[in-house]
Amino acid sequence: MSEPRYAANLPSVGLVSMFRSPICEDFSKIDADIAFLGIPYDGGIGFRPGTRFGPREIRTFSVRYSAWGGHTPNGYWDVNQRKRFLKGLRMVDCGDVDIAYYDFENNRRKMTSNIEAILDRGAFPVLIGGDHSVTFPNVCAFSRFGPVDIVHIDAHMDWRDEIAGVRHANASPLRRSKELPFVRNMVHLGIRDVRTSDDQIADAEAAGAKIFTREQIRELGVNGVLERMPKLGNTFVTIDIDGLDPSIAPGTGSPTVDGLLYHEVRDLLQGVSKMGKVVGFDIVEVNPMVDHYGQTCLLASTLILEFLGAIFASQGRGIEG
Ligand SMILES: [Mn+2]
Repeated sequence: MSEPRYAANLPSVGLVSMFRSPICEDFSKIDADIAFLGIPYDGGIGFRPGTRFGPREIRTFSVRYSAWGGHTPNGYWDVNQRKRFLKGLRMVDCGDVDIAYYDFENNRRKMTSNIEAILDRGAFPVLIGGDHSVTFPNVCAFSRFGPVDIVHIDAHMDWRDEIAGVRHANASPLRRSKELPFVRNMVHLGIRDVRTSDDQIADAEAAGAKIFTREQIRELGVNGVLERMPKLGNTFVTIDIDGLDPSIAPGTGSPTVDGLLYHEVRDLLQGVSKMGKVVGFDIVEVNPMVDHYGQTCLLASTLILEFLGAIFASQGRGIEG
């Protein structure tokens, strides 16, 4: 037998895709359990731009895990749980939404329709932003699963109605999403920024949203939070990387002190996976332009991998041991 083309397969070698998954840019040809889609957009940012480079840099660091998630879908073995996750699950990288400058309406239509095309093929979409404004077009693609509950990890509420007439900046996606008729429960986790306004909290709570501040998560613990969450059915999860502490995730436009730690977010997401049926998720606001040597991109890759493991394990898929 001849030697494989990439026998060593070091992270520094070869072409890049999410976890070195096969590339499938033609949506109609997707034959996989999990499909990655980049959304390289930063038209919704009011402070430090650069999230358009998020998908590419996260891909670059995700190849650290390529031996487990890529061409040889052997999954990964969790040393704490002594179980194997994601075994045999097929992943593809669908490339990126073809963002066209600042034409939000056109970009938004492409984001939603690209995700719908992935769902049409029965694959689980993992959406890699992009600033947080992409979450509204992302959520729109999941109308077929209605009612849909949303779990949101963030330092900020993202419930601004408008800013100088702009209704689709990264400050508004959760409010826009709650306005959709098929969106039911909404849970916010990690809220803390001193810039949080009372009217955003009041509007969200009046609309039935449940809020857990960073401080409440610390006091209640992960299990205490999970016990107090509303019922979750089909669930879309949106992870703003600034929900995590800037000491571990510095590469983001609005770093906010006293954030969630990695294990808190991972454990919350594992709990959410068991409570509801997660139908898709996005991870947004990773900005490689202000990252430290890829630290945030590597963390995002790890979180994507472990969250996927939990989601599929909760459905009895990919789990061994
Ligand atoms: Mn956000």
